[in-house]
Amino acid sequence: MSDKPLYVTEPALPPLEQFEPLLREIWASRRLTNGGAFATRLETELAGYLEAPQVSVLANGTLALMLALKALEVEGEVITTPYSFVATTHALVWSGCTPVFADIDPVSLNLDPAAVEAAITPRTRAILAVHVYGRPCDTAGLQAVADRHGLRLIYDAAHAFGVQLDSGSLMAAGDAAILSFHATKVFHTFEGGAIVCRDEALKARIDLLRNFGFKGETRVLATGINAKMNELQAAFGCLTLGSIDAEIAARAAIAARYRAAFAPLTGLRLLSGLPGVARHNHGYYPVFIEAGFPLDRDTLYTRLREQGIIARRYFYPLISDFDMYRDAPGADHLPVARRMADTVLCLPLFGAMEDADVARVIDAVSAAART
Ligand code: T4K
Repeated sequence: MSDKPLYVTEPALPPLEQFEPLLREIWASRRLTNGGAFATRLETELAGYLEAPQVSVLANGTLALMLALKALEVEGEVITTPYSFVATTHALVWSGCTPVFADIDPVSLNLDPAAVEAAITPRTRAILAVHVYGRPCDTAGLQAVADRHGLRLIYDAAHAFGVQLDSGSLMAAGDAAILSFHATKVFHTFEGGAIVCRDEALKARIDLLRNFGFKGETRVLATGINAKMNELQAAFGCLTLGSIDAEIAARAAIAARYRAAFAPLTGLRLLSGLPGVARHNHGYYPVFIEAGFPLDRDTLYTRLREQGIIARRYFYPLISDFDMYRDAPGADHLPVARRMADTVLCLPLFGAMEDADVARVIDAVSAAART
């Protein structure tokens, strides 16, 4: 058996020759960043693809979170999920907010609206929810809580590029949604991100903030930052947006093979589809190693690594278990999130996976199940 490392993901890369003409355009224009033609074009194309009226492309998803919070003037306590990448909470702290953790729903794996409501205090100003693995939050439930208490609702949609609901685009939910276009994401621009919103004035504010707060040459209207997407990133995005549907379809086929192979295994729980989702993006393939499986999660993780299969425990540890967040409000009682973090394993899933790679993962996990 090959022991060439098989990573949890690999970035989709088009043939280099396809990128060359775009590079020539950048060279000819001599415009490398600060609102160039490709950044503007990518915003227009993403608005179409995502069915999102306002899109601001940015340097990365973390800055997108920070700018969304700043543009919406969020301060004070923000209720958020511990079951995410650490950037979600870090962005709150960088923005001067206090993270308050609430538990997740065992089916969606996203913030449970009832737990959010129970965590509200007079200091609560916003909810920062994550569509983890691209699985939509209970957007109606969270919006109802936000409306009842006059809170902002921001979605960290870093994993949710291209996810479609029966009712339309997932990006329409909340006051704003942020995307990550990091190399490990379904749609990527090496590094990159975006904020998606409905309000034109909010987009104008974000665009001001991403360029130091400049309005024209001589006026600075706000404490902005440098969060611009450069032309190399944007041109790459324009190129690969054309093949994103093929990337998602390739992932869907692999996910279907995994499901068929793993469904019969005792103690290995697969996620069920959520009602109302018209299209998933298959950004991740999490499985949960529960009682009944002959190995615990960490033993399986190690065993796969020994065979060159680099699965990842997204998201273990919980954000609330990192030293700096251990004492944050809510961190001490998150039973559902903890159970997920202790049992999850994300298996390799990316469009360019070869049949033999998929078979290798299936064989390794199936062999472990027979231990
Ligand atoms: N919110 C959420 C919910 C997020 O998940 C993230 C990022 C953010 C916000 C922040 O967005 P950004 O500011 O990053 O745009 C990775 C990514 O760095 C991070 O973007 C992502 N979430 C997180 C879930 O995963 P690591 O530390 O696990 O990445 P790394 O370098 O170990 O990469 C994983 C595997 O991917 C490697 O083993 C090999 C493969 N890989 C990776 C890179 C970077 C490649 O084959 N090529 C590559 O260029 O964090």
